[in-house]
Amino acid sequence: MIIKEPFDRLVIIAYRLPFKFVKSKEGFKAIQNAGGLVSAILALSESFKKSKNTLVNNKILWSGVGDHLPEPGKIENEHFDIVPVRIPARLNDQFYGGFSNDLIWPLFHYFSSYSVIKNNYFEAYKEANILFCQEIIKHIKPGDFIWIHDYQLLLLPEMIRQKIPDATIGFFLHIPFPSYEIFRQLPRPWRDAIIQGMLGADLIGFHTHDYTQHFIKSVKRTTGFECRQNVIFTSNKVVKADAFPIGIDFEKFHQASYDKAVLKEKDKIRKSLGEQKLVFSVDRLDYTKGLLSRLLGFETFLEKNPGWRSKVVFNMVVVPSRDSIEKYKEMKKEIESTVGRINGRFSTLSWRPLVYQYKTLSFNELVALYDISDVGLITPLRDGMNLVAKEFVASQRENLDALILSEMAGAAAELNEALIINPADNNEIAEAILTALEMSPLEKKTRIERMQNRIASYNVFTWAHDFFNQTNEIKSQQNMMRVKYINPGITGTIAMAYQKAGRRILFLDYDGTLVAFAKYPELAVIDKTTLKIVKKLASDPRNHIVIISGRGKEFLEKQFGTVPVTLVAEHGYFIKKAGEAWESTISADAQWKEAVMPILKEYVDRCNGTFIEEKTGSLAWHYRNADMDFAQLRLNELRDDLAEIIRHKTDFEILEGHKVLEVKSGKYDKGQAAAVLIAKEYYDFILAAGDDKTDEFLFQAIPDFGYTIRVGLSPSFARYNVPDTDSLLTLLQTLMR
Ligand code: GDG
Repeated sequence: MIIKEPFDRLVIIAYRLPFKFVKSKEGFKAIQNAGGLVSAILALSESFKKSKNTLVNNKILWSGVGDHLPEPGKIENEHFDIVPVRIPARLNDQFYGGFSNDLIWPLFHYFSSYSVIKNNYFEAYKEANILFCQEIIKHIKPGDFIWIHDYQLLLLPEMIRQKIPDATIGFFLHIPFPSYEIFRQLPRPWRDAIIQGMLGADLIGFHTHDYTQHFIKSVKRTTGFECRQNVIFTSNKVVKADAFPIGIDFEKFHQASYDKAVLKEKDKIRKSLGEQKLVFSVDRLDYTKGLLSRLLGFETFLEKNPGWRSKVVFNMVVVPSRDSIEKYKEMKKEIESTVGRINGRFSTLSWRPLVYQYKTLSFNELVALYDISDVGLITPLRDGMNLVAKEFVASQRENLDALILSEMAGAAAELNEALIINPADNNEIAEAILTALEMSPLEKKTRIERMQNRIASYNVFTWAHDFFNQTNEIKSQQNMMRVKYINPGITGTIAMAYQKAGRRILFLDYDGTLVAFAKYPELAVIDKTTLKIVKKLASDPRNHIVIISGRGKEFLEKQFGTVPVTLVAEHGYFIKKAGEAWESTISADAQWKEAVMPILKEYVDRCNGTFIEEKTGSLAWHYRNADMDFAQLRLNELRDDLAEIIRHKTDFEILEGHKVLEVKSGKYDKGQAAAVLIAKEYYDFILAAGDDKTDEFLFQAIPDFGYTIRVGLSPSFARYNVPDTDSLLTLLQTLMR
């Protein structure tokens, strides 16, 4: 993979440091922590060291919780510069044990009934994220790529962004992002804060396309931000969310299988197995891993296939994890009693069906077991990815196995040659075990090789580099947009042109430009400050101010009353000069309304929260208050229905604006109305500001020397963008200074 623009340094921020530090006489001794992320970044660090063309010129900086560690810079480590964050034990209990592991972990794994909501949890979570932020910003340098990991630090991206607005920040979630129906179980302020927090990053990565879509839906529902494909248009920048299925260091596992020490291990296991077949699994102790139902699945297999008894052994290794927590303790007891019960039920003098081990395996033992076993049985009830499945596949060398994999693991999306099962169904597990044991060597080989090819090519390095490259891309997209963003320099140029001009015309759209959107159109009334700005602009005899809107004439008249401005209503259907009456040069009859109104009414019934606005020359179907995804679906259907009528009647057209579909008599738009006004007089300063698709006609009608400004981040014909209505009002005030 080609790295386009190297960053100077990689900064990893995760709850855990990659090592446990044990105080010794010589100082601090580092012992490597187990876990997916550590393995991935260690592999990456090794590759940085080996490769001449490294993407990262400096040592990786890793920041994580380390309460009793010495100051940063004082810990010697060959791979990383370590920055420990001090989180007092009491706070950590609430932040890590509480909010992270009692609430987010179960909820995001769809174990809602296990999740505990306590008010002080969130406060502690916020406080701990602040402690991370305070420590890390002391060490950030320009050119750093900050990569924040996982569910303990969901608020951190935005916190760092507030302190270092230009920082390059990536965020990766290692666990599933659940569907909105689950996510919304969080109290509203917490879910808003989580989404805002994550959106502080430039790029947000998930293991699968499904998790990405769930996240985007939650963004839409909590913020209302526009999302196109995987790009989210927040109020001040674009953010990308995408799937980056984490890989493994394929070669490390693949080669290790033939290491002397591993070959020795395999010999040992082979001898103790004799002719028996081996089913193998290894997981951390966790309710998400489906340990109990796996045991029950194996029991069903033995029950239904007496012929296989005494010919097969299931070695279930459970790695100690979180076992001081009550839920985990209980689960461990239940596993142990189930193992006892099944062994009691089926064992003979010479055969025990289950070998249960509660321990951590050495790397050599792990690889040996991966390869020597005949069936890998990986059946989590939910799992972000599951690296064990990939490591298992990579380690197959001497004895090619069959892999049984849960459809609930993120890995199932890539390893579709595995026997994919529903982990809650004992019968399906039992059947899959039988199929796996009876699978022909040729079929095993074909399946394993296909999976190996895939995970060898999208390995942990490809994963990380893909993430870095995508970050670069979104950064340059942001920069391109920033070029169009009005900055003090551009504001100065426009202000100078304004001051010098003898006669000016300013076109100002209403909704979304002068006034922010409200729940219903009639609630979006102009506030005093904005009205004052418009009045001041209009009071300059050199100015011709035009309020140009899709709104009806009565509404506009009510807002601007006696202010000496020109009002353009219904996209140019009506025009009213200051002190004069409304005029219309459009001679469109609105016969089509009879055919269209019933259709729109049908869509109001079929899509809750939508409503119709009737104007002289148009009918508008507003969907701003509906469920956005559902409304999009209905919108597509509505377009089709209307297209059908358009084939027979050609006297109307469809115009789409911000969360509105408008059907109007054809042949007029804001651009034409503006062109007529511009042609009537000589102007040496023209400015047009608008916020949605209908304003694009206006921008295109403005001569090249004019200044066109789109409010919001969307791509546009306008020369410049401002982030929101407030920024536009500030600009207008600056002109008049
Ligand atoms: C989280 C997400 C996601 C396990 N036992 C031993 C051992 N391990 C190593 C494995 C593997 C890692 O630990 C476990 O990774 P998983 O992906 O299976 O699971 P989680 O720890 O829950 O990780 C998960 C992952 O983050 C990465 O994004 O895939 O969905 O929950 O590397 O090899 N290593 C050794 N002995 C053991 O006994 N040496």
